Amino acid sequence: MDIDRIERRDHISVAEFVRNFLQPGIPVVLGSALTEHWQARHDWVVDGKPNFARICELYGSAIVPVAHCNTPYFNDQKRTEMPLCKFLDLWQRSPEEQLYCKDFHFTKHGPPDYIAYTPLPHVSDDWLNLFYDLHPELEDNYRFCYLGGNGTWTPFHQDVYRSYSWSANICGEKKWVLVPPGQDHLFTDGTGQTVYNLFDYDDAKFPRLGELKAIEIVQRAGEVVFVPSGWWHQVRNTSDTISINHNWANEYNLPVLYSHLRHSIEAVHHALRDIPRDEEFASIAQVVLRSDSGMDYRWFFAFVSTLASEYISALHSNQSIRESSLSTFDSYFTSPQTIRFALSRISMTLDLLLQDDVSSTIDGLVEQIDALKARLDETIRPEK
Ligand SMILES: O=C(O)CCC(=O)C(=O)O
Ligand SMILES: [Fe+2]
Repeated sequence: MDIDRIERRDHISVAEFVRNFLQPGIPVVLGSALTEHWQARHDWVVDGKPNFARICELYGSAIVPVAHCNTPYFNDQKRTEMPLCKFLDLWQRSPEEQLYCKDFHFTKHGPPDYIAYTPLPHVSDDWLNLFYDLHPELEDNYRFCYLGGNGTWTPFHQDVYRSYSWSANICGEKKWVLVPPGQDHLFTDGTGQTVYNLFDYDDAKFPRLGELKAIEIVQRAGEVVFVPSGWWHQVRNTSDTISINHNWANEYNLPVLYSHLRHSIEAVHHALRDIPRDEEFASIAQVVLRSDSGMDYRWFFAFVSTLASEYISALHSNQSIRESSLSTFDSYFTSPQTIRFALSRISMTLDLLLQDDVSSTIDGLVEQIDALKARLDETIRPEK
């Protein structure tokens, strides 16, 4: 593998982050000074190690997903569930078992007024988590905590919905390998299967993997890694490590999310090629799409439509953005110029949805897209 390293940035404005990293899709490590004030960095850590007793006190009764890093399961690892306190106990007593608590929705647990962290302003333009905050009935979000000992790891993957991720180390150290896009042919075998572990694979199946160009990051305590949309990556904890991460999406990667939706429905159609194309087919395909990729066309439209409505009402109401649901976004993202850009990206995505032959197979969807597009175009029409 041809490994490159990337820069660390201790001081970087939001505008520079957007211009040089978010928009072009380039990874970066943001310095630990930016997370210095987080409660989690003090409260969850003692002498640079996890403060097991405190974490157990805060979140111990939560039932958490646990990956068994020594046991592959399809292209992931076997997973079980257990109370967090039990996991913390096993981690300390049997580190060789390589148990790794992943995707723990920790913000749903813990004392109600306890604020462990606040996302950096650079990554505050987070439509995915705002969408779930505005739809509490869906009882979901993409805010996670990962906890695991030395050697625990995450196999080679791309993130859900092709979202971005940011990941902040609370304590410990991670080694990341990030793969710039356009190299899928080097890590995909003849059956379409992608490699599970970049450091232990069958040469006969992946004869060209050695040609891969990749970026290695050593992420230390407090540092935040930005993973651009669609980049494949593999991660290993090289000491006892706790991290907080979000999957997120916004105006800059919305087209990537849509194109993933389209590719995924095409894959579903291919998988269902022997099923008759009768009146049931479209809804069966959407159910399969939802279970394979976590989203379907209605979900995607609800996501886009929720954000569009929030922007439109923030623009039209007399209250300031600071009092609206967009108040958690840094002011860079709520400037009139950025809002206009966000709305034009949504409008463009609605056009793609209207041109997509799948949309018309879903009851009432085209009418809803048309109505939203009319509201949006009315809002962004240049003033005379
Ligand atoms: O920290 C890990 O083990 C994996 C993190 C990851 O894949 C991500 O943040 O996207
Ligand atoms: Fe990831």
